[in-house]
Amino acid sequence: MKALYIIDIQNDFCPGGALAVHEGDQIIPVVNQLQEQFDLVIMSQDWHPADHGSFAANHPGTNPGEVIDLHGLDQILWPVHCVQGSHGAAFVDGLQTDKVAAIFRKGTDITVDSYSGFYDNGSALMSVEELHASAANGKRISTGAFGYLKELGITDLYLVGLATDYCVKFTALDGNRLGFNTHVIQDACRGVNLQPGDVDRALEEMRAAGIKIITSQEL
Ligand code: VGL
Ligand code: ZN
Repeated sequence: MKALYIIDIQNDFCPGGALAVHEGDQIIPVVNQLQEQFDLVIMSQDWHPADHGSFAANHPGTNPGEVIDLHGLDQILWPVHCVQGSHGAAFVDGLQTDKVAAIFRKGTDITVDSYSGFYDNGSALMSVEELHASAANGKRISTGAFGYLKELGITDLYLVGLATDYCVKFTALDGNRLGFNTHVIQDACRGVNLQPGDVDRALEEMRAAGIKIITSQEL
């Protein structure tokens, strides 16, 4: 059974938004078309409180793009984005959502960022055993997506959305570690490229981990 996990296609990540990804809106027709080929479609939604620790505005004297220590983890500071209930946090008009069975929100705890659609950023440093143990003990924040996909018998995970070099990458790395046969549909993703080449490096890192990078035509 295969699932499509649509990552963060929200106004703030599209042209005109607070953390706009170049050409972010161009993936929408592709993502709409892809959905009919899947048994299950789910989405993630970046969903921050206004006082979230990842916002430069909440650390006086800092600017977006700077890295700080946030409760023991390196944190890139971002512009204020995807604030709960705001227009920027809403899904983009034109994104088809009728087939979407569930939405998983992330980034709701002010003390830690959450790029992955499965767990908060601290999970990236853990082995899969530690990850399962800590999630079971409530030590790491889980979106619930892992249990949901497992219960429905999903074996193959396909990722699309924004941004390739952050939330798509971290969701793919977690999905792969969790045991899903994980694919990233490259032409249905766009990246931030904070540093030139970040997207290419993210694709390489995912490939090296065993994640399949494919195009929508190959499906
Ligand atoms: C994202 C930076 C901050 C993403 C979310 O969706 O890729 N990037 N929050
Ligand atoms: Zn965010």
